[in-house]
Order: sequence, then structure tokens, then C-alpha cells
Amino acid sequence: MSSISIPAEFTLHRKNIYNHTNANQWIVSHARPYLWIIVMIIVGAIGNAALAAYVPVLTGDAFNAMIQLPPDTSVLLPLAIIIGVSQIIRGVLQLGRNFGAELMAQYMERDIRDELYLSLLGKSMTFHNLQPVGDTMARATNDVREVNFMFNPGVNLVVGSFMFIVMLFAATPRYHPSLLITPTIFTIIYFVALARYLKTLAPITDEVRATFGDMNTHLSESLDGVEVMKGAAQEGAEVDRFVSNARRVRDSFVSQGDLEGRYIAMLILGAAYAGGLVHALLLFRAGTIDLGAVIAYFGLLRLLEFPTFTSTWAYSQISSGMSSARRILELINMETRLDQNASGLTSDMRGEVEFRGVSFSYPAGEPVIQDVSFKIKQGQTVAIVGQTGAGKTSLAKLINRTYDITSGQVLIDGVDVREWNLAALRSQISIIEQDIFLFSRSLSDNIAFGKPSASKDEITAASVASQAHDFILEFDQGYATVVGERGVTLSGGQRQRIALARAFLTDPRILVLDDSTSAIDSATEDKIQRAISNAARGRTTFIITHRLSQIRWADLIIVMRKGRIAAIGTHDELMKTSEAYSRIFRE
Ligand code: DCP
Ligand code: MG
Repeated sequence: MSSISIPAEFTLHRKNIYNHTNANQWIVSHARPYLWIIVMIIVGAIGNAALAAYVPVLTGDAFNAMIQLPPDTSVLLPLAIIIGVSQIIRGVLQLGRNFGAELMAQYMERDIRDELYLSLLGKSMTFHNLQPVGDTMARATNDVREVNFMFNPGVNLVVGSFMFIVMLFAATPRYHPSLLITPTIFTIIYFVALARYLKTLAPITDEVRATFGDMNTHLSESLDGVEVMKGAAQEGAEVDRFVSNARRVRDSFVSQGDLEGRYIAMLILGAAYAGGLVHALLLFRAGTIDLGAVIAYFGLLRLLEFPTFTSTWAYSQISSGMSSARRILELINMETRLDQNASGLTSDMRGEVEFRGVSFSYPAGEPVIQDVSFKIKQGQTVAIVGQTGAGKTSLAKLINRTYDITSGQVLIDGVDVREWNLAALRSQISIIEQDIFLFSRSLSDNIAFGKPSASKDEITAASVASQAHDFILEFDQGYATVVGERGVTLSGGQRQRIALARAFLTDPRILVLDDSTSAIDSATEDKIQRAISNAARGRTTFIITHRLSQIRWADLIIVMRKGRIAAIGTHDELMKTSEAYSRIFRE
């Protein structure tokens, strides 16, 4: 068992994680730890099929006893008892097979879900920005479920019914070897038809899974953007788009059903019964076999019903499961560009930050940061200003390697950020984003997010420092108040103070506050101002802001324009030298 060796932001070690690019091998390696269950399924399947074949054999014997002159009724009771007991044992074996398959299916689902979740957490922001959430959700829920169904009923019935064919071959020669002709012809046609069926089925099940993923992507996006959609009165258009997506899912399901319906196996089963019966009767007429053998043989032929019936959908279940496995594995193996650099520097930060000729562009995009250089001493406060789209947020995200730069160097304490151990780097840098995300948990859980071990007192102290304490106490539940999804019950200013409280608790050496919202009433503004100056004390702080009061008291001001530094210096210097800067203050 090897752990993932693809570059990951965070490699989370756990057993049962494998490194594969081929879905078949991947599934096999997941199944390997449960070999004992597979043995149980196979033993159950063999026993079940053997005892199913035993009934027609006994029936044939009973028939022979009855048609003797005089009929020998004494064998009937023992035969009945044997049939009864054997079918009870068969029930137990069948239970073992079904139970084993279900157990296996659930274990597989759990392991694969764990592996997928861990790999998603380990992926870079570049990946998460590009990968639609709805599609990921479809893969993490439905596709994982399909892999479960692949084992039960899929593999369960395929193995179970295959054994019925084997038992037919085992029992038939007992009556006459030539009676094997019909089962042989049937089996050859059955497998040839099956192979062709599966070959046409695979692209269709791929299509079914893919259209389902697309539909989910669209659904999750329109729910995320429901406010925008309603605001623009676009419900109608969105419904139309959804309907057309749903229609594609339906169409692909229908074409799968169509193919399943045209599958030839049922037809050849009828032909096998007819052919087998004629053959047995001819042998009987020639005196080669007795009447009991005809009866038993016909009963044995009926064993073919199970494999024929299940093959129309048990194999397509496996086909769907493999399509899903490919989709899950594709997601797991999608490249992530960041390397966590596990062996990198882990020491305590002082908080010096230097940019040396840094350029950066998003994947397949124009450069959004170009040739940026500056140096900040430990404990300084820096204001980054500039118009919307100037690259302020992007610049800040290069500091903790949310994204890796394209060229140049970002150094912290004189060490390139790529030389730092990523976990050590990020745990000492705290970025409060423009769009603050709160989890649907209690306020105290949200505040303690970066430090789950925090005590109640610590949480309260952090909230007091970030000016959040007062408004939290105004809620009926206080700190236990559960935030609605995405924090909709809190205002922008309140959310910001919760995020600041988070930062107080984790006590980072570098704090980045992306605060581009400016429309806040002056009382709140005042509180936030105080919270920020509390937070900035004793650590290197970057503030991205439009608020003049905050800009003014910064040690250094960086004016960004179209990804470049337009001006840099203190307030007084810039007022003298920068036309662009002094214009901000004149307005
Ligand atoms: N950009 C992108 N992909 C992203 C984020 C941004 O291509 N995931 C582009 C959009 C802009 C440029 O990068 O053209 C700079 O975006 P920023 O978010 O860095 O800009 P600001 O933070 O300066 O803008 P604002 O003040 O609106 O927050
Ligand atoms: Mg921004």
C-alpha cells in the first residue's frame, strides 16, 4: 500500500489509498483487502448454484421411481426430506453470498469516498477554481454510489449466475455427454452477445454519468447564484436551461434502456429450451436415456434462466460502476500544481516580506501581476490600494502560496516561500478574504476554526479584541448561535469581525485583510477600525482597503495599477510625489 505520490498541497496519510491511473487496477487494489469477503461470495455462489442444480436431479430420480411398475413410493419421503434440507442449506449459502456482496459494496463505497475526500482537500486552489462544485458533488455522491451498486447487485449477480452455468455443465454429463451440445452453443452465443453488448454499452453509460454531472453542475450553480438569478428575473431562462440538461440525462438513460431492451439473451434462452428438449426426447426415443433423465435435463436447462435474466442489467450495473470509477479516479488524479514541500522550512516566522520582480497569471490567462518588487520589515502595516481589478487580491494570495507565482520570488524572512514547508507557512499567515466564508456551525466554532482547542475564555477574549463580542451577545443563543449557510444571517461588517476574531486566536505573524467593501456606517466603521488596529499590533499586516483613515496611518502604501506598482511610499511622500495617489485624497 503506497500513499499518493502526486504533488499535493497536503498529503493525508491513510491506509487503503493507492496510486493508479487505470480504473480496473484501482478497483482491484481497493477490493484486495477484502479477499475474505470475496471468498465468502464465491463459496456462497457455488453452494447456492450446486444445490439449485440438485433439485432437478432429485426430481428426475423421483420420476423414475414413480414410473416403475409397480411404482416405488418408499423413495418419495427420503427424497422430499433431502430436497427440503438441501434448500434450507442453499438459503443459508445464498444469504452468505448476498451478505458478503453487500458488505463488500459498503466497504468499497466508504473507502473510495474517504480517498476522494482526502484527495480533494489536498488539491490546490487552482484546481478548485477550475473544477465546478456541482460536478465534484455528483462524483462524490452518485458516482461513489454507482461503485457500490457495481458490487451489489452487479458483481453479486454476475458471480452468482455464472455459477449456475457451471453447475449445468457439471450435472449434464451424468445423463448423456451429447446433451452438453445445447448448453455449449447457448454459452458461446451468450458470451459473444454479452461482449458485444458491453462494448456498445460502455460509451452509453459514460454518457449517462457525464450528463448527470453536467446537470448537477448547473443545479448547484443556479442555487449558488439564486439571488443574482432572481434579481435579474432570469428564472424562466434558468428553468429552460435546466430542462434541456435534464432532457440530455433522460435521453442518455433511454438509450441505455433501449440497448438493454434489444439484448438478445432472452431470445436465445427460448431457443435453448426448445433445442435441448428435442435433443433429450430424441435420445429417449432411441432408448439411450430414461424418462427421469429427460425431466432432470429439462429442469437443469432452466438454470440458464438466472444468468440470462440478470445479464440484461447486472452487467450494465458493472458498466455504470466502471464509468463512475473512471470519473472518480480522474478527479483524484487531476493534477494539482502546488507542492507542499513537506521537508521545507518549518521554523517560526518573524514576518519580513519581500517581493522580487514578481509576475503572476492565472492558468491560461493574461498576467495580472507584473514585475512587482517591494520589501516590508517585520511588524509593519502596509496598505494596498488601487482600482478594482488592479490585482490587489491576487497579490495578497501569493504570500501564502494560495497561488504560486509565475516568475520572480516571494520571500519571507529572506526565504523563498517555496522553500517553506507549506503547512508551516500557511499556519503563520492569516488571510481574511474579501468574501468571508462562515461554516453552518455555531459562532464559537467559526471563531475557533483555526484553533479547535481554544478555550471559551480565549474565544471570548479574541471576540472582544475584534469588537465582535457585543453583537454576538445580542443574539439569543450568544456564542452558540448557528450561522446560516454562508453566514447569511450576519452582515458584512459582522462577518469581518468574526474573521478578525479567528485571526486573533491563531495569532499569525502575517495578517492580510482584504477589505474592499467600503459601504459601512460610521459607527461600525469605527469599531472595525479599532479591531484592525488591535489586530495589526505586533505583526506584519497587509490591508487592502478603500478607507482613507486606514490608508493614512499605514507604514507603507502600495498603489497598484493594472498589475503593476504605480507608486509606493508613505502617505506624506506619496502626497508629494504621486499625482494618482493625491487624487484619491482630493476627491
Ligand atoms: N482574476 C482571474 N482569476 C481569478 C481571480 C482574478 O483571472 N480567480 C483576474 C481578474 C482581474 C485580475 O485577475 O482582471 C485581478 O483580480 P484581483 O481580484 O486581484 O483584483 P482586485 O483585488 O484588485 O480587485 P477588487 O478591488 O475588485 O477586489
Ligand atoms: Mg480584491
